[in-house]
Amino acid sequence: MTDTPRTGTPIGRRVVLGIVGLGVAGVAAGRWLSEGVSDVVSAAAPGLAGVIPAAGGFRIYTVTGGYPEFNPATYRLSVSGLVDQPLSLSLTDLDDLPQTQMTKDFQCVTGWRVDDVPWSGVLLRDVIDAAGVEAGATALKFTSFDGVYTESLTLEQAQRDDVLVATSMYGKPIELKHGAPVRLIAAPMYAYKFIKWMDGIELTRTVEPGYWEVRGYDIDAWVGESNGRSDDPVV
Ligand SMILES: Nc1nc2c(c(=O)[nH]1)N[C@H]1C(S)=C(S)[C@@H](COP(=O)(O)O)O[C@H]1N2
Ligand SMILES: [Mo]
Repeated sequence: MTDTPRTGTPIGRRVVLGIVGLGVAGVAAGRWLSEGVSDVVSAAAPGLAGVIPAAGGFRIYTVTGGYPEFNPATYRLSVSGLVDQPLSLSLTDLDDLPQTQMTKDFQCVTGWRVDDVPWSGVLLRDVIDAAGVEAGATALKFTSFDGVYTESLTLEQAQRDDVLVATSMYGKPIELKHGAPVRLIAAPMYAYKFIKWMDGIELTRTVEPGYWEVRGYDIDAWVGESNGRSDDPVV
């Protein structure tokens, strides 16, 4: 685990504090931040971003009202549970695994979408294979270092060739608001499956419903098959 510098802008403490400050406004505005529109997609009306989604833009969601901090040097992705060999992967370890790129539409179940988002990282299947699946595992549980959000997939879904442990978006390290340093991309599903700030993958016996799923969202989130939802604040 050498200290290979990663490309892109390091996230400074000042920037992190600034973003968390915006999180307070986000809480007042509902469950997505007024800062809302990603700068990788041009914002049609930045001032209104917290109220009206800009065409083609992302909305930034965080159920904690802010973005969790991390240190790239000490960040680890743990792979645990029903595996032959538990793993604790640094960002350098992830970079050393075979890299996969995919460009996919990004769809929130509430109706907004961003077409053709390029991602790269490691296929979830390759991460699972590196750990080795033990008998009895049928599902995966994902955790976030925001301490609250969780998600899940069946083992069969996790082994698809369009499910990625993503470290890069639009050719750059994923930005903090989009889940740096690692987020899940389950391309054929709605983006509530795309857990941000991911720090844990656990192989489990049964599917454990994720954060929104215990609040009524469908556990299988196939785009077009799962039920639509509203963006109204969830109280
Ligand atoms: N940790 C965490 N991951 C999350 C969420 C969240 O609130 N916290 N929201 C989910 C939902 S509902 C969507 S639509 C996408 C939004 O991704 P974005 O904030 O990068 O636009 O992240 C998903 N992953
Ligand atoms: Mo969403």
